[in-house]
Amino acid sequence: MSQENEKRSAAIEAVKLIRSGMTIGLGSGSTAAYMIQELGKKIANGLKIRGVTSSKNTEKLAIEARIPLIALHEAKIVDINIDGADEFDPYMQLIKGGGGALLREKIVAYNSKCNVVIADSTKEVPRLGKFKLPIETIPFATGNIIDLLAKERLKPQLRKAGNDLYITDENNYIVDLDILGFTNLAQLEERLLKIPGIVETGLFLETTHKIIVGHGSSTKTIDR
Ligand code: ABF
Repeated sequence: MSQENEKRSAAIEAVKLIRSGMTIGLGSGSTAAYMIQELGKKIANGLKIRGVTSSKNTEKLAIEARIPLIALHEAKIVDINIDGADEFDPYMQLIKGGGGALLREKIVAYNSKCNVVIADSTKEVPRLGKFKLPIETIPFATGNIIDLLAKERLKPQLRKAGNDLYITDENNYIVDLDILGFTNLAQLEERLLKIPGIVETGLFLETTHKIIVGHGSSTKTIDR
């Protein structure tokens, strides 16, 4: 089955977890877009939920799908957060942020009772790192951060959007790192977050409760 069909299958399966009255975290990316589409259909058929979005792009999709939205600080806690990932490993550790929304995604995940990741089978890897790790950095500090991380063999690349720099929803930059040579990811994340100007990393090491993977014409669920 195609990658797009696997994404759609995983998204539809995740929406089955939603019950009326819940507050739902709406993630970013194309797999999450299928989830939003499916959720919009359920709402049109009477499902009563409120959505909390993790990016401006997701907010647009949710409004188009007529999903009632609420700000995170009004919701206080999210019941189920459904989001995509760029990679996941056998320990349910993720790399996220390929779409540049890692900061808000991690904030919503942190404020959720249950984090569900939806993905196609290409996202499943034996170890993280084939996909470059995105970090969000404050523009003022980014030049020095790049110089420092280059010395630490992380091969930092400032993310571009066409000929311009990529700017996040919080008006920061994204720097993509090569972490393939690093095995202790918790230690790497601790090291990165100690550097002033690095706001957040796309390592989601212990946040995920369930992963729903599209596999051919069916789906596979992995629980923590
Ligand atoms: C989002 O989903 C991002 O964290 C991640 O980059 C993206 C994966 O994109 P897609 O679902 O389009 O493969 O949550």
